[in-house]
Amino acid sequence: MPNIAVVTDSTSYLDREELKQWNIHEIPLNVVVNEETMPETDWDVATYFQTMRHSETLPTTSQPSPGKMEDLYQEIAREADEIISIHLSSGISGTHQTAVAVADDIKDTVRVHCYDSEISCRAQGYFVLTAARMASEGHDIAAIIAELDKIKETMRAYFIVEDLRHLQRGGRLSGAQALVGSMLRIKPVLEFTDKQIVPYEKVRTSKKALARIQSIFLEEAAKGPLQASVLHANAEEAGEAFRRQLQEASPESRVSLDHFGPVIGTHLGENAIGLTWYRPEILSK
Ligand code: MYR
Repeated sequence: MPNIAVVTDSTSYLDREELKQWNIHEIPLNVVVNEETMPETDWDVATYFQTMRHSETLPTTSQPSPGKMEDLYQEIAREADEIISIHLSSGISGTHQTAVAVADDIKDTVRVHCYDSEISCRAQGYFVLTAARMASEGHDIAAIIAELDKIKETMRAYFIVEDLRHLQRGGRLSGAQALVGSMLRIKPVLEFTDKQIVPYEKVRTSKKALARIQSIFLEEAAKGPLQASVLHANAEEAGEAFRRQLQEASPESRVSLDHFGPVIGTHLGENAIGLTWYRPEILSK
């Protein structure tokens, strides 16, 4: 049975128990606040958003350094035969490309398979948890990657932000020409597609935008139960209210509440709300 280790970056925002239970290794991305660079995992999430609110210059983010990645892979290589390293979308961060370059540099020591989740947050977490479960059951890399590719086929993510300027400033909003001129007056529904964030539909209020996201979700849930996650950027109450509403509207699906941490929160801004899902073959309880 191959001994396969699973690595992800901090933007899957798995909690400590999940990382420990499934023996998942995590490499943090960084936030740069007032010129100080810190791993996002060193921040308490609520404190981070509070600091961001009061910071004179807006924080920025950075990917893990190649050196830190190599150190982690080398350390894991002492015990594992192979590594699967699952990262946030290559369309929004250079993390995956860095992992690919490092993997090539150390290919004589250990085989590292880098997997572009093409998404982030809990959606990325679904890939990571699936890989970790399958590795613990003794599946080989090919079987794990085939299963992740299957999950990707039904994976979707939609979200709204309070202030589009965060995404615009960080250069992570594609196809935004359609929004120019109306930036401040509308609450567009945004979606993740082809590894990037693009406007999906122009809507005037957050309430209407969430209702639109709910209707897309219910259309999909009508084809079979979904594993879903409501994501919030320091807006737990609003997130939980939306989660409850979706769970009641689709009792056969499974809707959890998760969060956008510091790195993703820097680009979305406080109070962003998102919904991501995929359709598993069997929805485990
Ligand atoms: C870096 O500095 O390399 C990190 C850049 C992260 C950009 C994040 C853009 C927003 C992603 C939203 C994810 C929503 C997933 C459901």
